[in-house]
Amino acid sequence: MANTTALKAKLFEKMEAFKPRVQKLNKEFANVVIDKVNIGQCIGGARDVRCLVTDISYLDPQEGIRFRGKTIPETFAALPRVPGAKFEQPTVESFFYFLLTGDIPTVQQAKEVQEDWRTRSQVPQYVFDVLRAMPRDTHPMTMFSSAVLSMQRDSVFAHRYAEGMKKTDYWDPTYEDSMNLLAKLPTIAAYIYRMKYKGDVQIASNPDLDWGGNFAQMMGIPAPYDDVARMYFILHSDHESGNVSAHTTHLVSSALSDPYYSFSAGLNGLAGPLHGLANQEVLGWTQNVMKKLGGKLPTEDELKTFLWDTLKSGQVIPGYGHAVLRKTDPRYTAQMEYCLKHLPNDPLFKLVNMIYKVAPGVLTEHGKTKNPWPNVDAQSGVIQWYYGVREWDFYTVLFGVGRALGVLANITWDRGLGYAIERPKSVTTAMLEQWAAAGGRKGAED
Ligand code: AMX
Repeated sequence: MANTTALKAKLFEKMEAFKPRVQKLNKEFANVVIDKVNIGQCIGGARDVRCLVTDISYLDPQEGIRFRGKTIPETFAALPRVPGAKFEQPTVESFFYFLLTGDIPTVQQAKEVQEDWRTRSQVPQYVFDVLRAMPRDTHPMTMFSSAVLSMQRDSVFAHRYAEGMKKTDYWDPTYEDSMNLLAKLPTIAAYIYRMKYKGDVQIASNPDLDWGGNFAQMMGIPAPYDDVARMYFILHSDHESGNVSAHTTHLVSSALSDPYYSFSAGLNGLAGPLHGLANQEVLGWTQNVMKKLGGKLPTEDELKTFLWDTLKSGQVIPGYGHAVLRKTDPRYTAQMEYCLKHLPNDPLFKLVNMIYKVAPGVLTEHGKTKNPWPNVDAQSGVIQWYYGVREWDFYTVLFGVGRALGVLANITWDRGLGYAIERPKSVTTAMLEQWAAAGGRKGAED
């Protein structure tokens, strides 16, 4: 095992202990049926088809996300706080240790992750050169994804694979690439932000700070933005395997494309308005409402009219609805609670709260969406806006920095457990028509 650290050794031990469970299922129970697929699911985006596996997080439609078996409040309560630190939130390092191993780390173990990331954090100059070569009005997600992809030349996985590597070793360079990437992402994101929106004046990192704290430092935003960053990145990290960014990263990695290719692909999926870009859309929508009313808060009736106008013009209400959730997203609730504590009188927060009061009723009356409740994106922009990050096209980059924690932990485990290349079967419309007429496909399970 190359470059062993306590975390890496622990991960190896955990994966070795886990492997027999997967091997047994795959050998002895491979034919046990766990789901059926109907035509609606085949046409409708494979919704609810149980055909992916991850142990890092699980999304219950009613309860919301659990990270390694813990709800959001349980996760935040369990992670250690840094003794004597001025901030309230746990560090991202402690959370990543938990996500990767399933164990709550000690303060010292989390500190070791911080130290490990510090040693890997130097971003190569060519990444900045790539960013600087792009037209300055390029979307920040395009810049972020390109920066990640440009570093593929340094992939440990790609180099070791080219030299010849055993399947049982794949996880090791995947872990190395993932750690190298994670260590660099806050610097890259802050660089894009300051290059695009802050006169290209960069702020040096402070190697003594944790991941979230250092990000706030490089963004140039004082406390408590460091705590906002920690909370935000943890909340956005993982949402089980089927969402577009997680699934894309997993799918691309299953072809043994290295973590740079895989995560860059995942980011490109996150950049879609039905997925991560919704947080940008929410801010655009709410600002438009405020603008139309000359900066005033709408009445509930005025708000209803705005919501209906959006729906009648054939657009979605951004930040509402979800493919799996059927209740208010607990990631929304966690951020709402933060706002209630720290910015209860902020006008934008008041508007977002009013939308929460009115939109579920309007969406229910509209009658299309299966879930009229808000998702994570309905609330996240308010906090960023309040602390001065008002360039809302940057919000999905923030989402992407957090999402890296989950998807990179997932693909490291994918390689550790030896999961196969993903290759579902497609059929033709004529086949569907034939099976529709026959009342089902002959040979399919009832
Ligand atoms: N406003 C208006 N209509 C909506 C809606 C919303 N917020 N959410 C769903 N609908 C519509 C769908 O467009 C669909 O209409 P159609 O039958 O004409 O195509 C119908 O309701 C049924 O959709 P669904 O089964 O409830 O949702 P889905 O699983 O197909 O899609 C999602 C889920 C999130 C894409 C959808 O709710 C949506 O577009 N929401 C707004 C965008 C958003 O907030 N995205 C972020 C999600 C969280 C994330 O990934 N970051």
